[in-house]
Amino acid sequence: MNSDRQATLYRFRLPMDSGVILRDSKLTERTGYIIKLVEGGLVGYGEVSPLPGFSLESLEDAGIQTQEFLERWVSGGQLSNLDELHPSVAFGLSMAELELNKQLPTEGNYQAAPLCSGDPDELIPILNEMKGEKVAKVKVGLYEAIRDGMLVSLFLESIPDLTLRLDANRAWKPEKAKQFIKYISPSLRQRISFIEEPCMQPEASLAFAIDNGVAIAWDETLQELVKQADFELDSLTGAKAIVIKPTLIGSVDRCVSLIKRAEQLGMKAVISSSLESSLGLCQLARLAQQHLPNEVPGLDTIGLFKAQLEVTWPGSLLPVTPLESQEIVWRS
Ligand code: OSB
Ligand code: MG
Repeated sequence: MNSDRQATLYRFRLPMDSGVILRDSKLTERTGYIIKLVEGGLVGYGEVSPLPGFSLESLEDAGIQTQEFLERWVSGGQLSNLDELHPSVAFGLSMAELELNKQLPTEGNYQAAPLCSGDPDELIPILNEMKGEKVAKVKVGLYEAIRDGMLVSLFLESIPDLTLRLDANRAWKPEKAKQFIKYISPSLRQRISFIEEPCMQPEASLAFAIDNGVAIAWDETLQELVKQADFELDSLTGAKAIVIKPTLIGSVDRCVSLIKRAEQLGMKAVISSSLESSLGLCQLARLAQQHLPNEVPGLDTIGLFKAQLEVTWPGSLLPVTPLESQEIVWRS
């Protein structure tokens, strides 16, 4: 028995900005759980927020599994074999433990690659004001491939020191991907840092990369393959980068070993958000600072919310909802 341990499980609800659409459905509210661990006068938080349409586990299942683990933890159990749990649960529990053990730095990598889906006239001034490495992320594949190609080309031509990360989320058939890239002259293509998952089939994405001299990154493909027991990152070389969304991948240890393996294989790793609240998002920035201090993380998602939770994302003016105002589902 370890009577010094206390745990609380909160369930939070935060309103989203009106225009947030995820895989064809509107997300008006973000719900999830926050874990609070207390031991020896120290506190650690973790967020368990399965993402609808992306996570395979439901919010309810994640909550039940988290609570079971917390019950064991307060009576002295170790948080081991986390990767047998749902990815969102493994991530939240491991993050809470990391913070409790003071193994998460306080400073974070809050640099954001601004996420642009809209109007180039609004975006160009924002990009021009960016300090340091100018890198932005543009969602493609939502509109006509030709329109996307013209837009990306316009950005690259009008801002000579801009680098772009594009994200197609598997939207294109090989012909559409070809139509898109035709609009971007080969000399501009080097400033596309990578395109995430241009095609439905990973093989088609690889062929697209080779045929057109443009780098790609794995996001969905990594999420799918990492679930297999015998997965090795070696099977995913051919892409320049992997996008690691911890809520969809699993424990912090799991994410860190992917980062290390990517480094050995000469691939870039980018820590990205799965629309965690500001609490989880700030922890991701701290994890990024610890393991990838020189890589711009994919964390520019606070603007999709109407409120923050407990902590402020640096620079965000959104109101901050205290954790204490949220429902307590369970406490020891
Ligand atoms: O489209 O990759 C996506 C967040 C949640 C679900 C899906 C996606 C995202 C992001 C996060 O794009 C932001 C980023 O990766 O820069
Ligand atoms: Mg993506």
